[in-house]
Parts: sequence; structure tokens; C-alpha cells
Amino acid sequence: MGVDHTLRRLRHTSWRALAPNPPIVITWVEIVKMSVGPRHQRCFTLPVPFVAKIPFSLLWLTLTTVAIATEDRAYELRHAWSKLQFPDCPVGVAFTNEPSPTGIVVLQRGMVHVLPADREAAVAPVFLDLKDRLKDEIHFEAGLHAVVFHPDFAKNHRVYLSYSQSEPRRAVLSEMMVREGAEFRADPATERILLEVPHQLADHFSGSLAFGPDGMLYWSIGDGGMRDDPHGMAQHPFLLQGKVLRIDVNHRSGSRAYAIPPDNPFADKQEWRGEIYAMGFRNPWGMSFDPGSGELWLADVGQEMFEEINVVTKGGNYGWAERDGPKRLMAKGETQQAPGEFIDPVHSYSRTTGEGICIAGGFVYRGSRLPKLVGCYLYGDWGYGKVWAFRRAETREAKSVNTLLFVHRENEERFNPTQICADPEGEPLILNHSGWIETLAEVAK
Ligand SMILES: [Ca+2]
Repeated sequence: MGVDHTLRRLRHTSWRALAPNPPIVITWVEIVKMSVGPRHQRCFTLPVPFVAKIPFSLLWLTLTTVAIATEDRAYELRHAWSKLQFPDCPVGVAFTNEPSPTGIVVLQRGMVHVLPADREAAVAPVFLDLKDRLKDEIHFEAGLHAVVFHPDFAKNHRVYLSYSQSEPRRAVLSEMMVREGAEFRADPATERILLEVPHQLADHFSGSLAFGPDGMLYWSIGDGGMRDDPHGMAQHPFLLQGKVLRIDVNHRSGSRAYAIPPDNPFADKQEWRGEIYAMGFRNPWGMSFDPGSGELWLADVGQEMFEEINVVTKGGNYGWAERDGPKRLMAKGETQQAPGEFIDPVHSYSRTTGEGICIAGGFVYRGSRLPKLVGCYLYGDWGYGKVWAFRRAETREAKSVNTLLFVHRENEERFNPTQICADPEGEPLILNHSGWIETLAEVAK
């Protein structure tokens, strides 16, 4: 998951502010003023010397106070399953590609449950229990990251998993079977490891999975977890970190447990890993194909400036760690870059103006229940408890529109969206860190 960075950044900032000679200069501190009214939210930027004089208690208060909105909301959250609060953080959902789809919810510490067709059901049967396998995956972003069904699941009963492992630390992609005739449950004894990617730190795993309309499996992998990607892994053509991979799970090439599609952008280049579909990502989280256009949308959690949304194209380079959102990464200074070398996000928002602190992607809404949102990319911010709809401009002359749909209020149930997904009807399922799965409803006027 992409959320650990938020907590670490706050802690680091506090300690560095308290040190007599901060090793890293703090350039701003956000103070969010709360008041009642439509223009409720203001941010102040304080210069560094002033920050250094703020007592610890006040500094902590300012750094951990997040935006509390009080303006009217056009949309509200409702529990999508009224009686199901899971005892762990939901990080993904997936549905079989059948006339009557069956859904599952993936919990970070290793359990996967069937989502009952009855939204009033009180019990969600177990689909997979990997708790024992993941017992050492205790860091905030470690654990199970995704489980998806093969597009031909009804025939081949295969599912694909993405999770972290330790000793040695790595990201794992594997295949598992649901045994025919038995209860609807994946069998760990059938697991086949497809790919393992070494990982430096226990964060920035990314780990999103999606089958494309082309039948290929896409896997996003983070940059290895270090600040500024110091070894340039996300830009390295022969490393899989900081990339979106595209593989064919129905065939094998060489001694691989999968095949490299011959139309992958670097399939025939010896100095490149043929699995790479796109590159230059930090900690991409929330990957989905727009069923309308077939485009691949992917959010990328930022370091300290920008949270971004990308539309990923074959062979595209999305900039990390040369660029941070739509700008040059500060640590890279004024070094020249070739025009067109990197693809900027279709939308980004800033941490420095109180808009949010940790993006949670996201899907393009093609449902029917929320007609004003058709064609918009729905996404959220984990830290601030926000949900937005981003409508991309259709022409060069037009402007994209980003609309805030929902903001968490202080006196409400905890709301930290970890991912925003579509159900089989294309309606939103907003995974809440608290264990609930929410959906959106228009507020009656
Ligand atoms: Ca980027």
C-alpha cells in the first residue's frame, strides 16, 4: 500500500524540526484552520526559523491536524455491505467474469473473503487463508496486495496473487487454483510462483494487479522504498522496480513461468527486461482499465510534493525519480531533460496546499446510479478522507475538471480510503481502512 509514507514523513519532519541543526531543511508546515462555512479551509506557510521555535506539542498538533471540511456535500458514504466490517484493512476487491459474478475482498494481513450477493448478509465466507504465510509481513505496507480472477476463470479456475515476503524481502506474483466441485475456496497447495522481485525496504511495494482487455496480466511494482530512488531503479531498463509489467500467463517463454508478449514495448531489446510495459513510478497504487476506452489508469503516491494520476501507455516513462508530479524533482536540481522524455500526470494535487497527502486510486465510473459522474475517474486521499471525481478534458482547448465529492468530518466514523474500485455494475466500492466497504450516494436535496 502507499500509505506508510504519510506516517513516516510526519515523524521524520517532527524529529528534524526539533534537532538543533536540522539535516534536511523544512520548507513549510501546513496549518489547517477549521471553521464553519463554504470557505472553511486555509493553509499557512511558516518559514523554517519560526518552525524551529514551536514547542513540540504544538508542532505535533500542527503536523498531525488534517483538513476537516464543513462545507455541504453533494455525495455521502454508505456501507456497501451493511453488516460487514472486516477485522483488517481491505486493499482490493475482484469479481469473476461471469453472468452472475462472484466477488472477493482482499485483506492486507492474508485473509480473502467472498463478498455475499446479499448486501445485508452478516457473514462473508473465507475464500483464502494466507495468514500463516504472511505472519512476518507486519510493516505498514507489507502483506497481501491483490488477488484477481483469470478472465477465463469459469473454465480454468485460476486466480493471481500479489504479496510481500521477507528473508529475503521481495514482492511475489503467483497463481493459485480454486478446486472444481469443492466450496468456492482457493487452495494454497496449488500455488505456482510466477515472478519474485527483490525489495529494499518494506514499503513502496505497490502490487496492484489487473487483467487488461487484451487478456494480459498487468502488475505494478514500486521503486524499492527509499527516498528519491537513490539507485535510479524506476528508470533502470533492466530492473523491474518502479514499473508496470505486462505478462502472458497462458503461455511460457524460455524457462519463465509465464510468457513475454511479443508486442511488449521492449520485448526484443537485450538491454531491457521484456516484462516492462511502462516505467518511472514511485509507489503506484490503484490500477484499473476503463471499460469504456480500454485505457489503463494508475495513481502514484508522491514523496513530499505531488500525488498524481497517470493514464499509462505502452512504453511510457512517467518520470520518477527525475520528476515529481508535473515538476522536476527538487533533489535533481536544474539538470536538463530532453523534451517529451517523460509523460506528466493527467492530474496531480499538492501536499503543500492542504489538498491531500496520500492518493488512493481509482477507476473510471461507467455505472448508472450516479449519472453526473459517468466518464469521471473516481479516486480519494487516504490521509484526508476525501473522494474526488476527475473529468479529463476531451480536447486540447477544453479544461479538465476535478470535483470534490466527499470529505470526512471530524465527528464521523473513521474514513481512510485505501482504494476505490468498481463492482460488476460499475458502481463504486470504496475500501475503508477501518474494515468497512463504502459506496457513494447522491445527497437528496
Ligand atoms: Ca510521474
